[in-house]
Amino acid sequence: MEMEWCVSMPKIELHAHLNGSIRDSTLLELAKELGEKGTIVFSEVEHVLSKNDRSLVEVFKLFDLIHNVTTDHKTVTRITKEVIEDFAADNVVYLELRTTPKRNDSKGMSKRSYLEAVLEGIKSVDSVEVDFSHNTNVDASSHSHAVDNICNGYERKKIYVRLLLSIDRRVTAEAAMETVELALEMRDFGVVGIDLSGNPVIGQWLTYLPALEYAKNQGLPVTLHCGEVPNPDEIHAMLDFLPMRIGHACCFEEEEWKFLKQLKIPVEICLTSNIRTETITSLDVHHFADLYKSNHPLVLCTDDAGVFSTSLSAEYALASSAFGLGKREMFELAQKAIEIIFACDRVKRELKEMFAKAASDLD
Ligand code: 6MZ
Repeated sequence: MEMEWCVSMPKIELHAHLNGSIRDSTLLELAKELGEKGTIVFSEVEHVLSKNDRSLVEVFKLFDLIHNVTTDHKTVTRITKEVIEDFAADNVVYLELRTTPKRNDSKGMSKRSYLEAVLEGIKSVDSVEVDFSHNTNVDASSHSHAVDNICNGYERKKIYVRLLLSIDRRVTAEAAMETVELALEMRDFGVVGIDLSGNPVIGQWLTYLPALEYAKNQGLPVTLHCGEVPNPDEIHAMLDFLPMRIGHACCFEEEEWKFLKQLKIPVEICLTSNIRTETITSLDVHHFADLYKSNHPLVLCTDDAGVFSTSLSAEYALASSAFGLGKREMFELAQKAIEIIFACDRVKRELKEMFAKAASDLD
């Protein structure tokens, strides 16, 4: 499938980590700046930054490095703006961006001020119209900066942006709870759910469970990184929790597939990420094929577009060539993701209209 066609199609991104989606050029620039200031030794990190095939272990080393260069509010705002612009340029019409709120006392940063810096980044996007809140009152005021939707006779591009707050597997039960509390407080500002992520070989499910249960009981949807490494006990416990979606599902066994399919829990599929981190050996054996054939709800996603040098269009092009899907099937796959977004019915309705309009151009 030509890449150009995949770019032109409207798409929905549901699994993208903010700091993993950072532009290569921005990462290099920030690392150089810190090198000049003497905060890091640039020559020591250069090879980590420029390497393309990274194992899961190396990816998490890279995240530590990225987090070292994105510590202040200004940078968090900048990368958020750029990431949204990049997704919009790729014709992503709905983006659920996830990020781990971080506290950094040396920069006067609290989890809340981190999140406010992210919101600032969303608001500062001016290349496209951004819809970022599900509260209509907030909508109205926050869009006072957006000019009307028609510009020189052309309809301006529009992207819906919603946030998921991530709980990193390294944290304590209390810190996980704090993140859920923050998400609940910020529901009127575009936060629509909770994600559990981080290095999959670290931490225990029971540590996060109380916070995740609390989120669920408060009506806040939860998605879990599940089965990124083999861990049958954890996979079972996670499926028993009945998350609204799961990410990856790479290391499932027969029984777990059966359970997942019975429960119809939608899966966020990140092809390039799985291959690069070697959680799946090759696309020939990727579970996308079986889930797709079984009509199981799924969505193609990038995971970390910056870290893995990919884009959502590239993921669609890859799925098309690896699994032999045609244009119509690709389009329908993108469209079906509307059913599993965490945003409200108004957004679902508007996305359906957007896709219906695009579908008529397909024929
Ligand atoms: C698990 C991942 C991940 O939150 O700082 N993250 N967690 N598996 C993956 N597969 C490759 N890719 C990214 O974005 C970076 C953080 O997202 C999680 C990790 O916790 C990483 O530190 P934020 O914006």
